[in-house]
Amino acid sequence: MKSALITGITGQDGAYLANDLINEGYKVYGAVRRGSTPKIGRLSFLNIIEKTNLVSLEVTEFSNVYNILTEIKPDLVFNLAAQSFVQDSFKHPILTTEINYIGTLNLLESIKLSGIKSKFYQASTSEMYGEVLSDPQTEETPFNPRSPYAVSKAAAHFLVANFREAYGIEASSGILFNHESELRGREFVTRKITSQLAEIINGSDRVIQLGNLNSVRDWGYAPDFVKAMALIINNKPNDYVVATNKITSVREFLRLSAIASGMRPEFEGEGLNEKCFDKNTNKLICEVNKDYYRPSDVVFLRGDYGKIKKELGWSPSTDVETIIEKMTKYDLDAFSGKPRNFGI
Ligand code: NAP
Ligand code: G4F
Repeated sequence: MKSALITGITGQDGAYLANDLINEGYKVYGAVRRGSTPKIGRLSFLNIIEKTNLVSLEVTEFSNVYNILTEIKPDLVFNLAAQSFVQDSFKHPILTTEINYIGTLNLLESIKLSGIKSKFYQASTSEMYGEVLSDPQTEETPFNPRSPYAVSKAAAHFLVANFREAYGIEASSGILFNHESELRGREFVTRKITSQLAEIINGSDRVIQLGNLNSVRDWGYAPDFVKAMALIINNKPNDYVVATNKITSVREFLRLSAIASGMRPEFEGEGLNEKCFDKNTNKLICEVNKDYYRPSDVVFLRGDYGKIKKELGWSPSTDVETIIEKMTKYDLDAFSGKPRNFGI
């Protein structure tokens, strides 16, 4: 039986990827770091807790990483563990760098030193393009990172390429553009919008506080994107952009989500004074709050997935409107008292 170790299995992507690999017959090991309570909500939701082999792993601790890898000797290692929230990386740049860069180095160095033959997948990111130097972004577009998160990921990305070239390690990176789902963390803007709209629909007086509404992203669906990870690791080591090539602003995501929630959204004002009202109730539902602006932001991303389509046959299958429908339905159900979703 083939085996895979997923770091970051408790996160959005880790859970979906574990589900796919289990269905494909892999023995899946999931790296979990200690917390005061286990963060297994997503694995429980997908009903795969009993089918995963959880191991205690803190990626910043070399001996822990080395011992786990040499004990399990997985055929595949997916490195998804990260401090993944860009805004937080401005407050915690050292922690972000240790997890995202040193964590990756610990895994690669352990594979190199132990001589195990694991194939390696690195969760690289479109944030590395930062203030973009060409549009759409491809595997050839130079990086121009705009946050400690993006810098740490760019450094890890180059490390993966270096271990591939220098030591022949079968290591690949997927440069994934933003991907969302019902299991997305609530601090990211898409889930913040759909979950807080659901609270409002269910009677809360909350007014959603957002930052830059003009920011534009290329949003895909996480269950589609984890399929690309599995394709990448199982083919010749290389780097691939994974994206949809379609763009939507934060403002438009809010407008479409409000409509999907049954509201009639209308925007008034500009800049920091911009507000969104539900014309069905005349309630203020969203206002701009400068606390959610970043010291430096990435305001535009659009990926070209031509290489992975041509070489590995992957294309996105879910458009942003469908993603919004799915997330909205999930959050409306969760807040309307239907059986609760494991705290996700
Ligand atoms: P996520 O939901 O934030 O999950 C991150 C995972 O990393 C969690 O399981 C977390 O564990 C784990 N982790 C954090 N620090 C760790 C440490 N020190 N040791 C061990 N595990 C640790 O992220 P995601 O959205 O699934 O993204 C997966 C990966 O893809 C990340 O590397 C992210 O940077 C990258 N990425 C994501 C996107 C996207 O749009 N989602 C796009 C491009 C790249 P806890 O549950 O204990 O916190
Ligand atoms: O949803 P976000 O926090 O995602 P961001 O920063 O693009 O990062 C996500 O995608 C990356 C791939 O490109 C991943 F590597 C990373 O791990 C993560 O998954 O913010 C999206 C945009 C930003 O421009 C932000 O400034 O939305 C803008 N925004 C406006 N108001 C907001 C808010 N973002 C958040 N989180 N919260 C707001 O209130």
